[in-house]
Amino acid sequence: MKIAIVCYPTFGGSGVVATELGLALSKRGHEIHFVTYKQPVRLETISSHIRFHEVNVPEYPLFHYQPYELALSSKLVNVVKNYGIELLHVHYAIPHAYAGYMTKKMLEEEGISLPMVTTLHGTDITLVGNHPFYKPAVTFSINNSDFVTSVSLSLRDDTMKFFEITKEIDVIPNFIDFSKFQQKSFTDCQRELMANEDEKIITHVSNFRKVKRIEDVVNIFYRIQKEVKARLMMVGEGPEREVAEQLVKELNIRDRVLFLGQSNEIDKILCFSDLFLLPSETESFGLAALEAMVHSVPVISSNTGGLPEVNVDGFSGYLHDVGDVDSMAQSAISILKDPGKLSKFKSQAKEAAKRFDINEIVPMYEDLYKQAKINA
Ligand code: GMT
Repeated sequence: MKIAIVCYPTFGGSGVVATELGLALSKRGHEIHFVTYKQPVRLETISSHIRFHEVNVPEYPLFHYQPYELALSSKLVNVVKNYGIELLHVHYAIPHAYAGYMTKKMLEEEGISLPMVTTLHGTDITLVGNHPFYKPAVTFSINNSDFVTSVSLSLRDDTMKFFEITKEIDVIPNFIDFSKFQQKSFTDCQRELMANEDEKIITHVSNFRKVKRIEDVVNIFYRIQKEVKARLMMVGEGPEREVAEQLVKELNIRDRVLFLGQSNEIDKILCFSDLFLLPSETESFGLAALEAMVHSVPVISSNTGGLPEVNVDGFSGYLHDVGDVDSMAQSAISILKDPGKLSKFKSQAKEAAKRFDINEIVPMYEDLYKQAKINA
């Protein structure tokens, strides 16, 4: 099929999932057209099966806010007509589902029917979309998508709870491509550049927004390093970074904590990590946790949103109430202090990740596309 994918091209989970999905679909013979304002970060290869179309929004002084939805829907109309696109898959409701609906309507005027699948990722429902400023438009664009998917059961429940939804929501979880990762040795991972052999490496990866509870990450680590020789790798960029750096300074653990910024080398960092921390306020899925698990890194997380669907308590890691840094630290220490338990949890983390194998999940989207095309 010829499919247009709309997503955010940034480091965020929804953009990563959309890009990985497009790449996987292209390998299965589909022609994928990414339509977004910048080349997606994980879209390193452009091939005859992958195209990228940049949405340009020229600055005009009259506009206090530049009309991105207008530019996106116009671009989509042109791409659909020029390349014979058969289906539109938008990731993240705001404003993509809204722009997608306008695209459908414009094309209808010309006798072209374009089925649209909307995938909900989390903050488009739980944090942003829920705001009265956006709610009517988000409700409308979900209800007017041909198919709607959510990345977890929890997100489906939240969507039904917060919005008046008349559409069915199919749960298609996020996925991971195991073929990309092979077992690496200590030196392959260059772990020695980051820590001494007797030190454990704890990692956190996120966009450092409030919802990630970055201070909890630091506070958990502070407790851990009192009991176990360890270092903390903080990967990502965002508004809470400075707060975290200040806390690290106050706690006098600056020599133990490394702020690595945004990285394209997450795989390398996870490869030498012993434990992953994700104490988020809410998390509709927790792709970062899954990426850690596939690298055999156990996860200490909060038990909120879709996290219990990914991180299996007592198997791939532990889950505790949001903000319960003492219990999170205790669980972390219990794993890190016991070499037998650590190695058991490492292999169990990878085992638990297998439920999200790309080869099982991508066909679910393909089935949906087929149905959407038949119904169109
Ligand atoms: O976590 C973020 O703030 C980024 C956000 C996004 O839209 O990219 O992530 C959301 O989508 C990811 C991919 O489906 C999920 O793994 C994250 O759990 C979800 N974030 C939240 O629900 C906070």
